[in-house]
Amino acid sequence: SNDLAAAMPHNANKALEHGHANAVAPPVGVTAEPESAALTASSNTEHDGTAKTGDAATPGSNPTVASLERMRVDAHGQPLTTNQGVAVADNQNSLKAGLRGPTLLEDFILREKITHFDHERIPERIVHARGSAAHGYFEAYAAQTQYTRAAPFSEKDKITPVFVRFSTVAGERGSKDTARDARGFAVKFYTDEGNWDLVGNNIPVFFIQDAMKFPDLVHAVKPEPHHGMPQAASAHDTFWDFVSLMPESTHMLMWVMSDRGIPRSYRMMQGFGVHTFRLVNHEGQAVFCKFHWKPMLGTHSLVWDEAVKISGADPDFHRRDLWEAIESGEFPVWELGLQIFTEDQAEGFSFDVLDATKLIPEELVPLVPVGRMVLNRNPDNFFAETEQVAFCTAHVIPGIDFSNDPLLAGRIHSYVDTQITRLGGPNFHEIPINSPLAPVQNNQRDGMHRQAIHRGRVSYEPNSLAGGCPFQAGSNGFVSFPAATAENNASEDKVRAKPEKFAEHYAQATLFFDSQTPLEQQHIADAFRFELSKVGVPAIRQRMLSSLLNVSQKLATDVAAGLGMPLPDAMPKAVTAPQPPEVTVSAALSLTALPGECGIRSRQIAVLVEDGVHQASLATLYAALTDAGAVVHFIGPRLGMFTGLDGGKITANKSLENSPSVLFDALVLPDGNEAVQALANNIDSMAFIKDAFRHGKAMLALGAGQELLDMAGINPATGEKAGIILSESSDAAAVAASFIKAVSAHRYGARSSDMPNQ
Ligand code: HDD
Repeated sequence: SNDLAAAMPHNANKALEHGHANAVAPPVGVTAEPESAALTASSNTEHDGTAKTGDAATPGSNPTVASLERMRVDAHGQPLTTNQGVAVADNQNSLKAGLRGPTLLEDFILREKITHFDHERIPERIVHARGSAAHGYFEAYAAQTQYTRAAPFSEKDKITPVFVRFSTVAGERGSKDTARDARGFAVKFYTDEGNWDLVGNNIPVFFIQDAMKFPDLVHAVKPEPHHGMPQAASAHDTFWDFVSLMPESTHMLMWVMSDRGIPRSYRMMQGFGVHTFRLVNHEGQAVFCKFHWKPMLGTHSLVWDEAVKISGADPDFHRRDLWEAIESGEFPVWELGLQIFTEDQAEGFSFDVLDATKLIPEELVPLVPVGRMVLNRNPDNFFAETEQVAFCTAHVIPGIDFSNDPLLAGRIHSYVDTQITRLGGPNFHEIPINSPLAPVQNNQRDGMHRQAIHRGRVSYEPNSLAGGCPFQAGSNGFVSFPAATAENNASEDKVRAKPEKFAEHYAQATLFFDSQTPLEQQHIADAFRFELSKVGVPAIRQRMLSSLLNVSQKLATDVAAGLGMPLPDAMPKAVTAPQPPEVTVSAALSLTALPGECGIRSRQIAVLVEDGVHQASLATLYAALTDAGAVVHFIGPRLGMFTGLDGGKITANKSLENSPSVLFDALVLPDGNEAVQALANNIDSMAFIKDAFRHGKAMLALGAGQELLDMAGINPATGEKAGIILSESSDAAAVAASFIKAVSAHRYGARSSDMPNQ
């Protein structure tokens, strides 16, 4: 049918959640049978999953639901009670001495409700406060027992449940998602040998080499302490003061100023374990290893102007994107790749693998794909799961071990420590989202909020009264790799100093810059210009420019031009004749290296509508786009029903007022003279079209819709290469395939400099 009135591009899985227009508050004292009885288990996505999700999963194969089941609360059909389980007759009024009299102290129901409310908040994370998470599983491609005895890699096709939290770093809990920042990528594996947390970022290197500097770094980037500004932004004096005095941060600065700092989606970014870790096999042999997550949707970013506008239009942009994709069954997938190398190999590298400001080029040590991770279930409750989850780099399992990276050493302490304040005591491992699937048996006892009820009188070891239990596991348990003497000369004194190769700070910053496409390089220069122009103290800008001169003359010149400053002398380097780098250009470092393999799945496509729109062509297009997995939104000057050329109805589920162009990946301009005239007279639709053009979005103009481009002052080169498809007629079927191809290219970046000619 051509009738698009009912073709609501919402998530079909949520069809029953449209609310009841005639719902009323229950009368005082009445226990209403909820009207939403239709909202039974079958309408929840997690209950009708595939063989690997929800109730359909084979018991034990994906315990992400089952393990939390005992704690899940569902009030459906139940009366309201106090925390003591006493049913509450009236939830509207406090207990008063007479209708107009004082409220009574005796009202334990009111007091319990208010007291609990008063204590609902916990401290936010000191960094990574703003985050979003999902459940899923990791599936091994093959056994990796030659390298590691770690449980997730013990056999082909083995499934290990995971909970993954993505985050920004600097902003507070309620800050915008699209700030320029690194993104956290923290994975908790609930393995059958205990929990393993791989707490990484979307950037493979870090700002500093030693944990000793972490509090300084964070104090510098957080809002300035006197006035609490700016929120979720590194573009201020204290941050650039610190990093300009810390040349080791230069490499990470290049990444954060690149498009990696403003991802399109959490689902479209890489993840990295950053540090060198060890894999240890059953024979106790070890290799070094770096962990890489590669998104199957490809790596894609926003452009800065878009990121700025999204932060107003939808501050929850990334949270919403992840949530909606999973709700609608578009489960994001990452492949896990390992860079495996020996200590001997590492000795020969021009950089130190214990230095977290360095990466290992994939040309030097290629990635071995070992499995994939699928996120297939949204949390039931944000606080209970996403907020209370506690990731700790100290959480490793047999088969995974640390290297002597001094940044990692500090982290092993910091994460456990911070949870004790944040989650209120030492028993945070008992919070359901944190508790391992593997059984926990030890002699630790008591503490705030203890859940376990330990039986018997023995809480010490050795003991005879409990038959020596729980007993040491010996070689079945976690055995630290005996590395200390292998890596250090045992005769060395205690020192506060760094190994020699740590002193080289620029080679990989240059490697990164030189590996970017010209457009990516331009974006890096633009970002430095933006950030440094927000710095008030000229000496800080100048010091940063002198550091950038050690990375690239071109970059420093571009940035200096934006700041209206002459180029200073280059900053003196700590090492003047470093070992030459093995790799000087690495294709893998450009975002274009991972275009993705999923076509236009889950891409958000805006179709402008008005009365008189050529509806039949939109129906054809709607079918083609949704078949290819895209999410199509009809956007009108207002919400609600519009009447098409042939009298059919079409429903706008978004409006030009509430959903600007930056929230979508592509734009369709419809045919239909009357509709086109109305859209041409609408300032919001003109702004929509100009922004879509400026931000390099794929566009399709059908028939008279082409005039809208003219009216917006756009006279572009057209065709697949330019990402703008024009159709003389309203024959959408003829152009659907080329439009889909254009959308799958994500963005036509060159267009940002090819402004509408108005
Ligand atoms: Fe950290 C949180 C990632 C260095 C101390 N960090 C945190 C999170 C991520 C990272 C993803 C959020 C976890 C979550 O979602 O709950 N951090 C990194 C990476 C680093 C790094 C990739 C460098 C390779 N971090 C780092 C250092 C220290 C910390 C050097 C301290 C010495 N990080 C913390 C913390 C946080 C944290 C204070 C805050 C909240 C939390 O741990 O649970 O302990």
